[in-house]
Amino acid sequence: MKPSNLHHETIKIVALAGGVGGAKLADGLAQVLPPENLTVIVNTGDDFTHWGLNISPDVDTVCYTLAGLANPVSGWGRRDESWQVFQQMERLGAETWFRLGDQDLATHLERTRRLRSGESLSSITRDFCQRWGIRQRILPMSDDRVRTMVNTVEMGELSFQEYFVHQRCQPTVKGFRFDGIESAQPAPGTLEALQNADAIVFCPSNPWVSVDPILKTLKNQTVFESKCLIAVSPIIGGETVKGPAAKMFRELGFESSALAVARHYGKSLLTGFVLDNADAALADAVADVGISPLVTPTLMTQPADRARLAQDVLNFAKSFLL
Ligand code: FO1
Repeated sequence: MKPSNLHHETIKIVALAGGVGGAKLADGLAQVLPPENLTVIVNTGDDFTHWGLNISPDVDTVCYTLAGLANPVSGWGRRDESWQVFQQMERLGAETWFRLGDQDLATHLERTRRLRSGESLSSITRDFCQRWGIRQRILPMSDDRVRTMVNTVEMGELSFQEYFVHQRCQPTVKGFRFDGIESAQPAPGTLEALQNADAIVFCPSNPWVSVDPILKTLKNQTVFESKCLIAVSPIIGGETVKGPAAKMFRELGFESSALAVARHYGKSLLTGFVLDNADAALADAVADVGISPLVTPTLMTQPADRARLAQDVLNFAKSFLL
């Protein structure tokens, strides 16, 4: 028998997500919502070509997480992974700064084959989700090519994975460019999902390189008007749990804090902002920005933390809908 607190929700949610942090909250939302009430729109600005294959790291991270297939330690890639191909590629002198495991490779091989035969990323993702037993809707933000470029002091402009994985986020960030974003169309189903949503949740993903590219791709921000929009801070106590968001805020001349994240999105976009207990002292300042704060534990260490945070976010959203 299902615990009584599960799947009783009738609220329709669209979550905007990047990689690991986004996938965790999406998984929490999947635990507390009926599957048909959750759509996740995922950043594809991190996508790139490696070993001749089309890699969509954030889409895969969200899919693997919702399917229960994700590596629980790294958060990306597959659990119980083997590295036979990777070792042989290394022996042959191939580039090995980006690690692709054997099971993960099957995803990239089949995705690449289908893209080359003309199928869209959203259609491929829908089919993979069905095969992995995922009942929620996971949509890439666009079927068109968007590439996040990171402008750095030391190395000029780098592609996102070059900056993130190869250079380990070490170069100093000056700004970002989303190559292709002007002509990229939102993927089929994204605008309809947003129109039908009761609330839109910005997952605790990097505002600069995960959520912003999604927002910029959706362009027509009228879908956000009169909607309840809730963002969860990826910054806790001035630092990020994972990834370079805090470092980016500092290097771009902002303080690195949950408050800076709330200001980044702004009151014209957000209804509510969720910040960690550690940042309770910032709640009044968030309210002064014109955004309602919710202070609650936001660190998702255990799977149960994901569902609890998701429930807090839903209750918070519902308080605006009554
Ligand atoms: N992140 C790393 O730090 N090192 C890797 O070698 C790496 C490989 C990788 C392979 C497949 C995949 O789906 C994700 C992978 N990631 C890796 C994560 C990825 O680069 C980032 O999590 C996202 O792009 C940022 O959201």
